[in-house]
Amino acid sequence: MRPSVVPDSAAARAAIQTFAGDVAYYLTLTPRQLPSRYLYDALGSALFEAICELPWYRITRAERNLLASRGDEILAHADPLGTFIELGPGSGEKLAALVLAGAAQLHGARLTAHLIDVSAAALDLASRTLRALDANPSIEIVAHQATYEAGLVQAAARRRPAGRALALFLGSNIGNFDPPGADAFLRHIRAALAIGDFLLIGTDLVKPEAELLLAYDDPLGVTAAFNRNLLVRINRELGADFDLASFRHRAVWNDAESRVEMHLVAARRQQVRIPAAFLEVTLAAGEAIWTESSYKYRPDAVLRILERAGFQLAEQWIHEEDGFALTLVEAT
Ligand code: AVI
Repeated sequence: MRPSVVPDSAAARAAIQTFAGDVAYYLTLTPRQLPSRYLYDALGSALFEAICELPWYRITRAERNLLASRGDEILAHADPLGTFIELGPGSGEKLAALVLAGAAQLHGARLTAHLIDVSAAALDLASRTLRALDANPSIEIVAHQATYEAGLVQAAARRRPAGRALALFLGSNIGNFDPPGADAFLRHIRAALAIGDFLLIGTDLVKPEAELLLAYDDPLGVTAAFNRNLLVRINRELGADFDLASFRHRAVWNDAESRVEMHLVAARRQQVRIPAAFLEVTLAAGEAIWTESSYKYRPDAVLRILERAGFQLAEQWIHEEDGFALTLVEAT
């Protein structure tokens, strides 16, 4: 059987092959897994935006709140600022909130914002949001459609010669890296910065299990749809025959590892064919596919990983009610 959608460019074909290779590798590990980066096709990204609006998922609102209330202090630390580098800008709304809140600090500055994402659609949306900003000064926008690592190298090469750089890694995206991956990635960020530059990072904090489980298994079923859409994507792009109705979304808190895990659990024994990955798997009833880890930090643990990567604390702001931290560190 052939994949149901025939990709129309060499780049799209290469992306499908990488996807197929990853599915073949991760789905045959014990326990079975799928990398969480594949959750974000067009529908997955729209479902994630919906998750951010759910009353039970508080990361986005808490961070928006802190950016609006502390934006001027954040930008005062980074003065004189020349360059923003945002990893995964989403809709552009977070950087916009920071610029609006700190407009007084930026008055008269010449600024460039480098936006880094693999998704052209996300970059386009974020660029439009930032261009529409009615803030002084006008900011030059440079979009890098690239992995974070490659984009950091490009942004560092094109930063403004004058002023500091402020890198932004928000939305608790660091939580989707396992601890060694988080360490390595923070070192990548540090390597792209100069001494005296800053990094602002958003992290969701450890909180009571019931609250965490509501955030990742919401009563409206939006997170369940976000998780199951991964199988929709594999069916569409790799010609697979996952029966969606026989997979249940499960979120669990793993206290020892300090992470919420998302799984897709087979409700019955089933055989699945994934032609583009040259794979056929048999799932036992109750067998799970692990699709995401979302690590939760304690405030001091955030500092420790940042210090290990070559940063020192400038300031940390905590949203107590929602259990979320914004941490500003300086490259040393
Ligand atoms: C993008 N990332 C930080 C989200 C998180 O909280 O781990 C993705 C997500 N998964 C389920 N809900 C939201």
